[in-house]
Amino acid sequence: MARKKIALIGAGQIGGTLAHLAGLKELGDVVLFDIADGIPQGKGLDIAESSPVDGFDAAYKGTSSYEDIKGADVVIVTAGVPRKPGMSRDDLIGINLKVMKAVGEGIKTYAPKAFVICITNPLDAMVWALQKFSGVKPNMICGMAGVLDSARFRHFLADEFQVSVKDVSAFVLGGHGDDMVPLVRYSGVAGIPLPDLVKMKWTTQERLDAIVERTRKGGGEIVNLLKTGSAFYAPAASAIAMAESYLKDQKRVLPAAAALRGQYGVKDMFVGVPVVIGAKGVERVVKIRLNAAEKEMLSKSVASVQGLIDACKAIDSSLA
Ligand code: A3D
Repeated sequence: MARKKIALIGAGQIGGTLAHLAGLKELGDVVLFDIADGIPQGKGLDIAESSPVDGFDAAYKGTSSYEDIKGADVVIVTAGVPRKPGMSRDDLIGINLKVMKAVGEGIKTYAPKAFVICITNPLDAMVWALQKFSGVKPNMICGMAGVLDSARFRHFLADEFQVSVKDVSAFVLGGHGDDMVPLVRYSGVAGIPLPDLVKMKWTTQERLDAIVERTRKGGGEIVNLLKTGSAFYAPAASAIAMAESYLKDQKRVLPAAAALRGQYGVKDMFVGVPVVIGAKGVERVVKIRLNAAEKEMLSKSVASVQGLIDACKAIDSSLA
């Protein structure tokens, strides 16, 4: 069987980590695309030179030509600029929308059938715009945020309970922003929901609330520590899990920013919801029953995504 082809648009901090992880997991051959001359070529060669040590077979190509992504099975987009301290994700919209236009045209011309995962911020608006610019079918494109947000939540919970991260499950809904919706009642340890763990005195409601708040602000915490950019190891690992589920038809249930057509009362928008990712892309949107408080949190999150989409339409009239 021929190796799969994974195109990474943007070879910065996340792009380079994606390239390394794709090799270590032998997901396929990797094309690193970037407008910064030398960076994709240098990172590709460096990772290829690590492959004899780690014992994986994958071809790496660094490029500044979209033609090289031709026929890619998966395209992961990180092109654009990340946050610096003091910036919100929404401050990136002007620059990154233009980048999405160029990337979308490249995908439309050379890889229109690929499964596309967008990571560029502000995520929910950028994946919406990328779908419009690329013309990729809505079920073949989604945004990575929920896997990362729930991984952060799981890490904090495992640390609080002093149990393995493997036994902690967590769900978050909504847009990738400070008003995301960590679903406490659907999260827990080895099947025991968090509210029960509070009753069992594993933690207190106050500590749990603080963990939820830390999860919501998890991206900013890393930005403030790094000072020169934003998180990249965990975002890359999260997108690789989504790509792997598609390439191997694993049908994992993962939170992702997916095109909604009325589910959760939302239309023509990409919002973070649980989905099944398999060989047909986003195969299903999982609809879970929300209580009144969760519904209210979700609609607040959806309203802020709508605001960003409106801003995109105001910047680029072809989106209106
Ligand atoms: P960075 O290391 O700056 O890499 C971005 C790369 O994009 C750079 O190498 C640029 O040269 C390249 N680039 C810029 N314009 C273009 C273009 N037109 N075509 C191709 N490449 C281009 O950033 P990063 O890798 O740390 O982050 C990438 C993006 O991911 C940013 O927008 C971040 O805000 C975002 N991000 C999202 C999450 C989510 O959870 C959604 C998490 C972390 C970062």
